[in-house]
Amino acid sequence: MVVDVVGNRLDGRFIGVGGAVVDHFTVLKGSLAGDVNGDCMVDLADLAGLLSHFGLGPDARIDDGDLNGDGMVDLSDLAALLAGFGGACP
Ligand SMILES: [Ca+2]
Ligand SMILES: [Ca+2]
Repeated sequence: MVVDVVGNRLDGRFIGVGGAVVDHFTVLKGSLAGDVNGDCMVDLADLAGLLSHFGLGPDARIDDGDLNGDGMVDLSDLAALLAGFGGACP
């Protein structure tokens, strides 16, 4: 998660004509695939975080476990986490 100087999250949504949410974006710090909680490690805490939100959407965020930024926490995100499991920031 990335925040501004007063603590506001920098994630957001793109709003289309009529006010509908047409897409989401998440600002990431670093690029450690699978790091749900942003502690620079991909471990059981990340897996637990993702699984506790599994099925959430369409407004899920990376700290819910939405690793690919599509707003859903699903098998694609779980696969990404497992692919990076055990990793750490340099
Ligand atoms: Ca982590
Ligand atoms: Ca996702």
